[in-house]
Amino acid sequence: MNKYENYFLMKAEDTIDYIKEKVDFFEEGANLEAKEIGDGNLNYVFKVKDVDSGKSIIIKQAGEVTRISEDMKLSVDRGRIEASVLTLQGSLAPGIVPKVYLYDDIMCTIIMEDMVDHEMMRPFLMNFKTYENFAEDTSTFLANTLISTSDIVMNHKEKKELVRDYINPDLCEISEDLVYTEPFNDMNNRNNVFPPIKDFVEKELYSDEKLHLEVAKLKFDFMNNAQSLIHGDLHTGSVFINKEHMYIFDPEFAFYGPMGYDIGNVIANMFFAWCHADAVLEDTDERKEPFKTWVITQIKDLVDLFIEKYNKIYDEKVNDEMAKVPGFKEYYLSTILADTAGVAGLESIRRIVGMANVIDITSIEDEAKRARAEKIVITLGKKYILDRHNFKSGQDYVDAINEVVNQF
Ligand code: SR1
Ligand code: MG
Repeated sequence: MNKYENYFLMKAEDTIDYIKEKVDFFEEGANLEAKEIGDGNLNYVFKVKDVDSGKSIIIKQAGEVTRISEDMKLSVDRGRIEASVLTLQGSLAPGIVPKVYLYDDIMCTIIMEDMVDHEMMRPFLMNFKTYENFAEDTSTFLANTLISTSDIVMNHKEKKELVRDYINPDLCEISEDLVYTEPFNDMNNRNNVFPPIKDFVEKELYSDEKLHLEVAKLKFDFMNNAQSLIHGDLHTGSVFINKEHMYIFDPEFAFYGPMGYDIGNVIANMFFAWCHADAVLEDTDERKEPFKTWVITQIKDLVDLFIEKYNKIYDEKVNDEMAKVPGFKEYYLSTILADTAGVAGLESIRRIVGMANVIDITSIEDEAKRARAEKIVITLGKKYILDRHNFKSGQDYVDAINEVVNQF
């Protein structure tokens, strides 16, 4: 009987036999070791390595409940979506996405390339390391994966098939709750608010009705604007990087949603790295200013390069006759850029006060410095949301960041 014809959650020691059974990757008789290396909120990630040759492979398994909370049950179908999206994104942005070797729909595992010699981007940034091509590579990934899966380029019936294939209700519900709802009302009593800023959060987030209205508009855009196949969770924990190369992975939240969701997520998460450096490095530390400048330059260039690549892909590949009408390209871009700013604001705020915080900020030991960083991020996040129609270039982000930082 095949041991893997019924789903069970594996332990590291199970994965050695499993990998031998499923793929022809290691030499016969190889001396294999396995470790669980995942630190995400949802899944289990195992690395299986040939101790002698150093060759390694990754197995990612979806559990039926999340790791962050056993009360959150999730469809294991997210593994199918993730494996399929990785393959599609790999064809649209070659070299930036790890290879998928196999998806096992019974065990809900993805067997994929080990991103050897790369590390997760969040700790990479927290060690003040930089990658010069970040904005270039990320804007290529965003422009290629987002515009190429939209109605601008695709046959509309084929696009609708993809909309259907990537319906992802459980994971969308998490974002609808954790990004678009709870940070503004704590309705499920699971927000994590840093006590020194409790009153600030009460006033600036829970009591601001003008803000709530704009967030409601953005929430309904997220749920109803089936614009592109988005990654859905493009933070710096979804990037593996070194000083020469980066990979984008972990698209289990993918579905057809607004392009600005992915772009806005990157902007917000890069700024957390700026806040971390600003708070933990002494002014005399010679790494401080170059690192902070590098982060701001990446945010600015990311937006400007996305716009440049959008225009190029649009001109070369636009398919829909009505999308060729003069003025439509500019109108459509303006909606993407407004969504981008709105989501940059939502992601900023939810990572400070919501259920899933980021270590860039929570690791700041000095209470006053952490409180200042959190107030900066919340204030900036509100500005991104409320003024989102005025964020039209990278410089608009630089100006907003400077304006808000100078207030605190
Ligand atoms: C319950 S999952 C919490 C968060 O972790 C994921 O990476 C997503 O960002 C989600 O919102
Ligand atoms: Mg993830």
